[in-house]
Amino acid sequence: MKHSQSTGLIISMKNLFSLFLLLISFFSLAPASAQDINLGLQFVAGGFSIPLLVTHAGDGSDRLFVVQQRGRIRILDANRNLLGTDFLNLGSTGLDRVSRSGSERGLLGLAFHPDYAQNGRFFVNYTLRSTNPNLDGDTIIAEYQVSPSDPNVALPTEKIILGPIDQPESNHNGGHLAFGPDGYLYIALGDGGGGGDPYNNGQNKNSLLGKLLRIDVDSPPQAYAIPPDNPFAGAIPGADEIYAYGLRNPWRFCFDRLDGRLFCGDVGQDTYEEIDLIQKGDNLGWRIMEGMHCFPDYVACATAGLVYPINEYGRDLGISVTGGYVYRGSSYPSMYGKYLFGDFESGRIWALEETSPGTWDRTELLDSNYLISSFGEDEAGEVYLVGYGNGVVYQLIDNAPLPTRTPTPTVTLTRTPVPTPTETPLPTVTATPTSPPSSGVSNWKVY
Ligand SMILES: [Ca+2]
Ligand SMILES: [Ca+2]
Repeated sequence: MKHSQSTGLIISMKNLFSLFLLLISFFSLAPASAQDINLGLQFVAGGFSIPLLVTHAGDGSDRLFVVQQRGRIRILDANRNLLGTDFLNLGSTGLDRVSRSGSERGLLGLAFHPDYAQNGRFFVNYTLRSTNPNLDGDTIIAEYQVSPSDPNVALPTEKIILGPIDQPESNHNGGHLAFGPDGYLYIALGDGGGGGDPYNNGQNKNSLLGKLLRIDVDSPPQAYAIPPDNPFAGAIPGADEIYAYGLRNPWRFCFDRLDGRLFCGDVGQDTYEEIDLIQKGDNLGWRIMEGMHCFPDYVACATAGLVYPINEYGRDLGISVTGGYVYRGSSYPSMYGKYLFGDFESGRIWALEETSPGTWDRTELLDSNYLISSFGEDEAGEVYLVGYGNGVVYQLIDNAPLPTRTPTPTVTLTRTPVPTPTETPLPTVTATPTSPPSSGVSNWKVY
């Protein structure tokens, strides 16, 4: 539609003003960009021996539980003091259940029941130490209980939920487990190891290896039941426990506290590390694909039906992804809604954010010196990092928050520029100096 020149000018001014109002509302509503984050790692506690995980019990105690690979679970109290007594010791000085060697073997996962405050139940994922070579190194999913008389000590009685699950090689055991918002227990298992999934477990729907499993641990007297809507439940061909398949070595997954979406880091073979957003029944592609690419060692590359990662990176940035958490804490609004993850070997830490549905932008936040074995959350949703080589737990903080981008609406047509940060950085992080990776800890990923 054409207008006279004068009318056009008025409309243009109106449009300009509307555009200005739109800009105001955009900057008021838009979350901070990952570019605004000045990531710092604040020392929380040290003195751990090859720690693999930090998590919480969700019982209101505000404690952190730190899992050490060789079997000890240790407690940081609400003041972040390390307690002298182990919560549980499955290692050689305790119940002696856990593999004593193997860079990818050990006590790999810990998850507290959603009703832990009431029932005291928690679950572990470990590789078994056994004099029987057929059982040694196999995966066990087991349940333990807290002592009714001491909230900082677990009872030694073990109830095996699942396993022993045969692990043909020492590597690629996966190991994470966590309860979903549906109340079911999710368990990540690697492809059984070797290079290139020689047993083709990832695509074998009758094997539990190379899978994300989902079981119901609230169905006594059975150790567990199958959620009726599992994709291969009952008569449907395939193992009933499977929730998703085609994984290589899923290393840490999480559920977004806001919407329950499931993010998972899957360690690659030779070229690509990936982040997956997993839904029920997904085939994540391994060993047909590594990241978004056909896997060279595999003859056919039938990609139909495969679910691609939402992000990948190559050997220029790292060699072994460590999945993290979607930040839903309140201390650092700049991080809110970002999926924070890293690379075990390179120490890089990134934020992944969905800029529009299905479009993910990755921003590097920090190139740290740490071997990142895990991220973790506390009860409030603050996010932590576990330094494998130096035995330290750090909290992810924003060292110098930029001013919030919510300009006050004014009548001027000039957009107020976003102020440049002038704040003095917070006190310097007093982190323990990084010790160089000692031999034996840098071979997390076996080629
Ligand atoms: Ca079945
Ligand atoms: Ca994949």
